[in-house]
Amino acid sequence: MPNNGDLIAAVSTAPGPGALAVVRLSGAGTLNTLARVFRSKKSLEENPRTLIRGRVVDPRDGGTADHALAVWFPGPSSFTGEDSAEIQGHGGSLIPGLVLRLLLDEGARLARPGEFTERAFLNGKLSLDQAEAVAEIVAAESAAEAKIAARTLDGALKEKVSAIFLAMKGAYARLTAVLDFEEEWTPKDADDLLNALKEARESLKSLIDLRKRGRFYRDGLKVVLAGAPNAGKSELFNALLGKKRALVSPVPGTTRDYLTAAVSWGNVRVELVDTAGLREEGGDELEKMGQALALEQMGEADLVLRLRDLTNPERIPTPEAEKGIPGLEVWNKTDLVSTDRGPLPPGLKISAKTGDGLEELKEAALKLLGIQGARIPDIVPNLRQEKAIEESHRLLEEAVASLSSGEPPEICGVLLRRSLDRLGEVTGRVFTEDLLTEVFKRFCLGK
Ligand SMILES: Nc1nc2c(ncn2[C@@H]2O[C@H](COP(=O)(O)OP(=O)(O)OP(=O)(O)O)[C@@H](O)[C@H]2O)c(=O)[nH]1
Ligand SMILES: [Mg+2]
Repeated sequence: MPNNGDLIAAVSTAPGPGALAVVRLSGAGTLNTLARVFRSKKSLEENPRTLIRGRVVDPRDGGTADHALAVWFPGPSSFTGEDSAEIQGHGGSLIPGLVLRLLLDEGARLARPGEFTERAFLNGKLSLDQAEAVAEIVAAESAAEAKIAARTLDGALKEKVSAIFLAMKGAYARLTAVLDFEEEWTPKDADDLLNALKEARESLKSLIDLRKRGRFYRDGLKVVLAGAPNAGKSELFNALLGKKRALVSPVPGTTRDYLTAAVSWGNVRVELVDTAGLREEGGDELEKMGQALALEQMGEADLVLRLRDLTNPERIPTPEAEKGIPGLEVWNKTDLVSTDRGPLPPGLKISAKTGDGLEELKEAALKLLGIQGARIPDIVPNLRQEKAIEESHRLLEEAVASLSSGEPPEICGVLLRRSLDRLGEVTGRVFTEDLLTEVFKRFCLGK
């Protein structure tokens, strides 16, 4: 028997023009409610998991609201684990809402955002990271993000985390068994436990590293173009964009407001930012305001491209904000200098005007950030998962330290228990109401 919640309904497709729309229904009374608004020759009940052609009708007067297909999924072998159904009718701005209205009039309640997926999680159909992947696959804006979300949905992260969780749990069980029966705590017990915990610690560390290496594939990259006025930042911005978006002129101080544009480098989504030129002195009030914005942008960057002009190698001030953020020095305007007049400075050289060296520039930038080639990683925890894994790792480290320093094993037990609880939050083995609210509030309606 399915574990049915109250009856919920929502339009699951995006609003607006579209040939088809899907209205979803899940919970107690799905079949009865569906039968009242959907008339068909073939019985829905006798043909589960089969698309049936019919009419959506207003049960008050029998009037046709739409021609549609409907499918009945008896729980527990459904997405939500409950009795549920879908009506595939016509799209557009009116009909899907009308069909939903009929279901609400028949006693269904409008689903909260993410409520279908939340029920799938609560009924054990999906782990919490898989549930998040459902939202992530919908929100993906690059092939890399979509692939990572799809792999997470496959269970790649869940399997990895579960294996570590079970190993830690096994160690915890042995420890508590010894403590509970007040048996002798031998040096060999301590040794075995220590080894098991160290192994788990290394596994958690490698998960954290996966996030560090892969997070740009997931979250994209913010690259800020910075440099002295006239270095050619706006010219480079336009060249990388393939469009004349920013004003370019020989007047120093042309750019004031910063400009942003989305491009894609390899498989990574990049937000490019063109900023006002930086200089120690001079410039009017507006230019100074622009420079303040530039510094702010540099402070938020994943990478700052510091553009230098080969014909005027003026240095730009190193803003405090940029400290700790990777920077790449790039010499511009190679088309204006000849090597006859002596060697060029070492490092990356480009011409924003002719496009020379731009491919090398992108490659060097990605390499600097550890994004090698086009291989998209399979597993990249999201920010929430990373936090839980890091906390779990920290607590496990404390457990190892406590045990190594000869403290009573009870202390290690407490720390290990807390570490397990944090790790359990990644897949939802351990969860609180607040955690679910945080995860599912990001979903869209009908998911
Ligand atoms: N020949 C040549 N000229 C360039 C190149 N890059 C930029 N310029 C020229 O240099 C001048 C300044 O370029 P911008 O892109 O406006 O410079 P900027 O760094 O954005 O300057 P501000 O917005 O004032 O900070 C313009 O006349 C550009 O055409 C290049 O690679 N080669
Ligand atoms: Mg500019």
